[in-house]
Amino acid sequence: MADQHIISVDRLMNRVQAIFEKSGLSPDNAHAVAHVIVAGERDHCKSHGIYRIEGCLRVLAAGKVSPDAVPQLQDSGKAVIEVDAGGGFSNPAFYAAKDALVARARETGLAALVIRDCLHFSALWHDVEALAEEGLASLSMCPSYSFVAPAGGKEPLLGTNPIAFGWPRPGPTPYVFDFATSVAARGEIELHRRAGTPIPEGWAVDRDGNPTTDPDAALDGAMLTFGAHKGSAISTMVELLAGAMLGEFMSKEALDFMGGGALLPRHGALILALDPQTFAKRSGRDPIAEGEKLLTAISGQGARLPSERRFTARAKALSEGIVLTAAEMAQLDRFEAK
Ligand code: NDP
Ligand code: PYC
Repeated sequence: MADQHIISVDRLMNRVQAIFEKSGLSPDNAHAVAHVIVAGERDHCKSHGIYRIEGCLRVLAAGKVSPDAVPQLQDSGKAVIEVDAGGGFSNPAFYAAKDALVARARETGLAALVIRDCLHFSALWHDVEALAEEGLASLSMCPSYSFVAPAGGKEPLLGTNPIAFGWPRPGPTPYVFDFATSVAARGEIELHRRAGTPIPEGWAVDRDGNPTTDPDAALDGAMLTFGAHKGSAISTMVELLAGAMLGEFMSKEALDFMGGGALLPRHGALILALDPQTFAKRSGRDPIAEGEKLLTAISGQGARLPSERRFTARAKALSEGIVLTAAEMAQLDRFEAK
C-alpha cells in the first residue's frame, strides 16, 4: 500500500540510535534506549515503539534526564544488587547489572536487582525475556505517575504500575506476560479525546468519582485498575515493593517531583530473578518440563499464551522488515533533521 514503508530492524536501529546520539545521549545510552524502542516496534507494541522517541527527546530537551549517565553497579555479594542509574534512562542501568543479577540468581537461587533514580518509559518484557534466555524466572515492576484511583476511591493515587513475569521454555521463546495494572493506558484515553470518541465504560471516573465515558472528564478525574479490588491490590503492591521498599519515589511523589505528567516519570524499579533449577532440586523433578505440561495444555485448548502475538510479529518483522506508515517515516526524517 502507498502509505506503507518497509524498513529492516537493523536499519531502524541505526536510525533511532543516531537520532538519540544527535540529541546528546552518550553512545552507550543511545544504544540501550534505541534497542528497547526498536524491539517494541519490531514486536508491534506500538505504544512502546518509535512513538516513544518523542517523549525521550522531550525529557532530554527539558534537561530532566542525564544524557551521559554511567550506571553505577553496587554489588556487595549479597542477594540484593543495586544499580544507580544516576538520573539516566532505566535501560542502560538494567543492561549494566544484568550479568551480575544472573550470576547471583544462579549462585543463590534468588536475587533482586534494584534500579535507583531512573527515568522509565519502556515496556518491561525486555527485562524478563533477557532473564528467561538465561534460564531464569523473573518478575519486574515499577511505579509510574499517579493517575489511577484505588478500587472504591476516587482520587488518583496509584500509577499505571506495570508488572511483568518471565519463565524459560525449551524453545526459542519464553512464557512472558507484561501489563499495566490500569484498565487502559492513559495514552488510550488521550487518543479518544483527540478523536472525539467516548471511552469504554469501566476505564475511569470523573473528579466526583462517578463513572464516565467522557475522555476529558476521565483525564480530569481518575483512571481505574483492572479487575477492581484485585488490580488495585496488585498496583498497591507495586508501589510498596518498587517504591516504598526501595526508598524511591512512589507514583504520587514522582508526579509531584516532575511537576505534572508531561515528561517521563523518574523513580526506581525492582527485578526479582529466580533459578527454577535451584528451587526444584530436592524434588527430583525438572521444573521446566513440569511447566511445559501446563503451558502446552493451555495452548492445547486453543487458548493463546501471552506474548504469542508479539513473537509472531517479531518473526515477521525479522524476515520481512518492519512496516511503518508514511507519517511515521516522515517523523523519523524530522527527528534526524533537527
Ligand atoms: P496489553 O493489555 O496490551 O497486554 C498485556 C499482556 O497480555 C501482554 O503480555 C499480551 O501479550 C497479553 N495478552 C493480550 N491479549 C491476550 C489474550 N487475548 N490472550 C492472552 N494474552 C493476551 O498490555 P498493557 O496495555 O496493559 O501494557 C502495555 C505495555 O505498557 C506493557 O509492556 C507495559 O510494561 C507498558 N507499561 C509501561 C509503564 C512504565 O511505566 N514503564 C507503565 C504502564 C505500562 P501480547 O503482547 O502477545 O499481545
Ligand atoms: O503506557 O502508561 C504507560 C506508560 C507510562 C510510562 C511508560 N509507559
